[in-house]
Amino acid sequence: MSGGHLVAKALKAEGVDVIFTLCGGHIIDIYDGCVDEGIDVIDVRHEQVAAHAADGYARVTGKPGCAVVTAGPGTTDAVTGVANALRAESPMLLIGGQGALTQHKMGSLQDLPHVDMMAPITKFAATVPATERVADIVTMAFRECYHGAPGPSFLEIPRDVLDAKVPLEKARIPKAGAFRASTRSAGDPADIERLADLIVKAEKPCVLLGSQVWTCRATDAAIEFVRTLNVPAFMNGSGRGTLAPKDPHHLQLARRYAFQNADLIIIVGTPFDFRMGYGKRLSTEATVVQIDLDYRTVGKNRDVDLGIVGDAGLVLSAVTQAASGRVDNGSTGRKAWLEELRAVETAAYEKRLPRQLSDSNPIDPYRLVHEINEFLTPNSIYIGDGGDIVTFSGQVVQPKSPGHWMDPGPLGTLGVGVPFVMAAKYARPDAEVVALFGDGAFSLTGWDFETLVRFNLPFIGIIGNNSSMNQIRYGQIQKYGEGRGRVGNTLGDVPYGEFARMLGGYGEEVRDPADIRPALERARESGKPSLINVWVDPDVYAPGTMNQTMYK
Ligand SMILES: Cc1ncc(C[n+]2csc(CCOP(=O)(O)OP(=O)(O)O)c2C)c(N)n1
Ligand SMILES: [Mg+2]
Repeated sequence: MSGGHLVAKALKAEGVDVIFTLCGGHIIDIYDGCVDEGIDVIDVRHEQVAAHAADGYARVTGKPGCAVVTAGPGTTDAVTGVANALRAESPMLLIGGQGALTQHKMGSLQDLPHVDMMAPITKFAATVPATERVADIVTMAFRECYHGAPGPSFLEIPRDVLDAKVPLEKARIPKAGAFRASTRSAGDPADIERLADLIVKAEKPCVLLGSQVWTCRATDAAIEFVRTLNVPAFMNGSGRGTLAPKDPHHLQLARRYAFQNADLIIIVGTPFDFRMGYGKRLSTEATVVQIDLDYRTVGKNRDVDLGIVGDAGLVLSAVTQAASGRVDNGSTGRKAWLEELRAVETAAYEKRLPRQLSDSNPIDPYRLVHEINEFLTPNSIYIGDGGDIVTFSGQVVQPKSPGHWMDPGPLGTLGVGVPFVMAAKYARPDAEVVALFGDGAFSLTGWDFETLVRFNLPFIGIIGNNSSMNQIRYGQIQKYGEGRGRVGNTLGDVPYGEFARMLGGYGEEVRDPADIRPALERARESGKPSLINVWVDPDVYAPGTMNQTMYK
C-alpha cells in the first residue's frame, strides 16, 4: 500500500469524511487513497481557504478537520488558516507535501523548511520519515491536537515517502477508537467544592460562557448551572447561543456593568486576552474564578481567586451538583441582582433601538445587522467576517441555537467567511448558513464562492459594502485627521451581487433599507449560494473601534 492510501486509512479511522485541498503533484496519492476510503475531496482556489475550512469543520462537527496542500507555496498559503486555528483552539491537521527525501536540501521544486515554519503555530509539527510510519504519525498528530485546549497539527510527507509502497503487515494502521483516549477532566474535586461554596454565598454572581463551552459541548451543563443556581450569563465567541436570546439568564449588553458590580465572576473557557481587556475590566473587588481546558490560560494576565483546569461541561455539572447538595444554594437571594442587570440590559437595548430601525439612506449599518438578526431562525448558523460591519453585528445579532455562531476568534483573521460557509454547509446540509462579510474581508477569499457553487453548498451571503476597509480608515482619521484618512484603505464600488451571478449564484444590490428583508428572503428562496450586496453608509463607524488596542 502506498503512503497516500495509508493517509486516507488513518483519516478514516479518525472519522474524518472530507479533506479540503488545492492540488499539487506532491500530494495526489492522498486523493487516490481518499477515493478508496470514500473520503470526499473538496478542492478550493486558495490554500488559506482549505485551512480555514478544516478549522470550521472541526468547530461544527467536533471532529478534527483536515486540509491537504502541496509543498512550498501551497503550505505557506495555508499558514494563516493554521494560525487562526491555533488562537481559536480548533483541532485540525494540515498535511503538506514535500520534496523527495532523496533530494533533501538539494533545491527541489517547492522545497521549504515547512516544519520549522509551522512549529510555533501548531501543537505538533513533524516530517513523516518512512512510508510504513504514515498512518501511525497521522494518528499521532490527531492525538496531539487534543492535549489541553485543542489546536492544529502539521505533517509534511516527502514525495517519495508518500508514493512508495510497503507491505501492509509492515505498516501500523491504527484501529478506529483504539489510538487515543478522552482528555476530558473534571477538575480537582476540592476546588469544585470551593467553587460551590463561593456560589452559594454570592449575592451578585455572573458567569461568562466562552468558546470552550461549545468546544466541550457543554451547553446542557451550562444551562443547568445557570438555571439551578440562578446565575446571569454572558457569552462570547463560539459560546454564543448557549442560551437562547429570550432566556431569562441570557444577557449581553449589561456585561460591563456586571463585571464592575458583581461579587463573583466565573470565567469559563475564554482567556483574559484583548477581548477581556486582559482581565482589567473585572472589578478588583470581585472574587474571580477561571475554568479552562488549558493550565496555561488560567491566571494568565490577571490573578484569580480560584482556577480550575478541566472540561467546561464536567466542571459545571459537578459544581451544580455540589451546590445543590447545600442546605440553601442561594438562588432566590439573587433575584434582585438579576432584575438589576435586566434593567441595565433593557435600557441599553432601548437606547440603541432607533438606530436599528433607522430608515436613513445610505443605510445605517445598525439597520442591516438588525434585519439579519430578525431573519435568523434557530436553524441558521451565523458567520461574521469583516471589520466594523462585524463589530456592529456582534452587538446586535444573537444566534438562536448553540454552535450557531462562527467568528475567526482572537487572531481576528479577515477571510474566514467563505471557508467557514463551506465547512458549515458541508457538515450540516440540513442547516441554513448565513454569512455577513465586510467588502474588504470578502475580497480576501471571495473567489471560493465558485467552489460553493461547484459543490452545491447554498447559503445566504450579505456584504456590508462601504467601499472601504472602514475599521482601519476610522483609526486613521482619528489619528491623522480627515485630510489624511483615505490612505491605503479605499476599495472600489464593487457590485458583489453581479459577482455572485457571474459565478453561478444568486445576487442582488440593495440601497434602500426597506429592501433588505425582501432581498434576504429571495436569497433564501433561491437555494443557491448568494450575495446580497448592501450599500451601507461609509461614514458611520462602530462604537468600540476606538477602544481597540491598536489605537491606544
Ligand atoms: C487578514 C487580515 N488583514 C488585515 C486585517 C486588518 N483589518 C482589520 S479590520 C480591517 C478592515 C476590514 O474591512 P471590511 O471587511 O470591509 O469591513 P469594514 O471595517 O469596512 O466594515 C482590516 C484590513 C485583518 N484583521 N486580517
Ligand atoms: Mg468595508
